[in-house]
Amino acid sequence: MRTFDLSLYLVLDPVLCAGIGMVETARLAVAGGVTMVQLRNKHASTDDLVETGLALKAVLAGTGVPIIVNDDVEAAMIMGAAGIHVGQGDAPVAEVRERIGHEMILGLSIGSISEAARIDTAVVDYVGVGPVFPTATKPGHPPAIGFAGLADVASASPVPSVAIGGLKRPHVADCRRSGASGVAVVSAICGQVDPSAAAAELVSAWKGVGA
Ligand code: TZP
Ligand code: MG
Repeated sequence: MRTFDLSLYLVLDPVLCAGIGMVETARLAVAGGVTMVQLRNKHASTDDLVETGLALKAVLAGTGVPIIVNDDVEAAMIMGAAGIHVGQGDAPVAEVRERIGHEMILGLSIGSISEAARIDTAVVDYVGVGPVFPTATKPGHPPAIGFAGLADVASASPVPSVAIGGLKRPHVADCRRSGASGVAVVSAICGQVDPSAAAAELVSAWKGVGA
């Protein structure tokens, strides 16, 4: 079943999570209210991703929180992940959908109205929109689009949007007002002293805006 809640989407980073690790970070963050977890490790082999993914699955079992794998379709399928997330420079989404079948969630990164206009709702389930702000977490990222850009791209997208890029607690309300269905964060949770409390604060900021 491709059901999911984008409201607080944690993207794991192995370097920022080095202190306690990605698996423990995710466990604590989900306890604090994270609704979706992406395993993103650009330098890991498929075997390493599968190993981490299986450990993630074990600690998140019973929470209902989907695990999404960045880029590596094979790893996602071997570990039995809930979904896969790809960027504009990765394999075409139609090909990814062919490989993963109809049960898995497919997310796509976009940053413009023209990219939003090309989305086929039979193929893509959600979009990551950004970067909203410049961020050191993703070196060489495309130009930041700000809240106005987020609003334009989210309204042009036929599927739900999760905002990403430099987002901290004070930005959550504006993301929601811009039409996003959630916020995706890396450094606002990974490497924080208390990932659970950091997640809970982001959730309360999201809920504070109202539906
Ligand atoms: N894609 C666009 S920006 C980004 C990714 C993976 C990194 C966001 O990290 P942070 O630390 O939340 O700015
Ligand atoms: Mg990618």
